[in-house]
Amino acid sequence: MTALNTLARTPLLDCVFDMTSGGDAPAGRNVLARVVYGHHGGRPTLYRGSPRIDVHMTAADAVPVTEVWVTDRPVRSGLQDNLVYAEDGEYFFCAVRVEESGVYRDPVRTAYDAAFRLARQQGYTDLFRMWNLVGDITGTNAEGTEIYQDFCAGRALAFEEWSEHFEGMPAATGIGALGTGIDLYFLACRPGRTTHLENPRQTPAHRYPERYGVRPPSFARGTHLASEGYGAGALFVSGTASILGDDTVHPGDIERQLDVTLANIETLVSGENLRQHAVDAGYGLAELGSVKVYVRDAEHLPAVRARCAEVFPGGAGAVFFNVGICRPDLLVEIEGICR
Ligand code: 3EB
Repeated sequence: MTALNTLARTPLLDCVFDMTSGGDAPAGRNVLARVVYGHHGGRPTLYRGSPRIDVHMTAADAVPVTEVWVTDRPVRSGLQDNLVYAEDGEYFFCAVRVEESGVYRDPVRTAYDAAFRLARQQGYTDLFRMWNLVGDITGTNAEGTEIYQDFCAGRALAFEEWSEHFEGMPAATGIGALGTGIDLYFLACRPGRTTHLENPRQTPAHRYPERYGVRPPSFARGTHLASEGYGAGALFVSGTASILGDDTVHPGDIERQLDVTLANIETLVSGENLRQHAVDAGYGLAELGSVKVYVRDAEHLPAVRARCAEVFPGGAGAVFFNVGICRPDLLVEIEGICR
């Protein structure tokens, strides 16, 4: 069998939200990584041979959610200082903790640089999904710059430095966390399977005007991961909010922000948009799974939960976090995976 055939028959990773067991793999399968959305943060560790990071995303009285990335292949993992990683021959997971800092630009750049170097060394040159959990995201740093913009500067510098080695920028989430510092983690794969997507309703984030920060956010609205022999692949939907063009719309109005957010996702994942990107697939909102919903104000949680239960069948599978969002006027943000 040629290498290409092996690649084409590679199954997708599964993403499971575990609320009970602490993230055990189903029988006969392996854990590529665990991300515990819980009551406290901490340094990345290895737990039963797989990376585990704890991110402070829930209040003390809420049930932690363990996001488990599951594979059928054997997993090899490693830990170096604040960085943890794993790979299974096709997929690569890496997480880095950036400790609290007066200015984040340089430590974030250094963290991404180390992670990108490792991904490339191991041959995982196609990034397809990233998360960035940022403490006090709309607060100001020691120089009076907004922390999200400070973070974006460091990430953009790392992407610039690595632009010749990586094909574009992937789907991402940049969201508030309850603790201090920044946790970032991402998934990458062997080359040739990813297509990064933009949304015709939204300005590409990397072309946002300078009023949103000296360097723009480095992410695509979505990334499609092809998986021949295993159906249409998967579409990773970035954290999506009530933004049209580059403007926040309907400040202060949770129902209307939900309308725009859901319409943005619907357009992004549609067959029409995927055809524009030469991807032979198409989805509806009902096919969005592994849904995470971020809500700024606790008082909006009931309305958001009710709406999501209508829109996503088995809406009980969605998980909700009461955290900050990267613009003070955004009330809600939604992400997920279409399969
Ligand atoms: C936006 O559209 C909303 O910085 O990685 C969404 C997804 C947002 C990812 C990121 C930010 C990020 O600009 C914010």
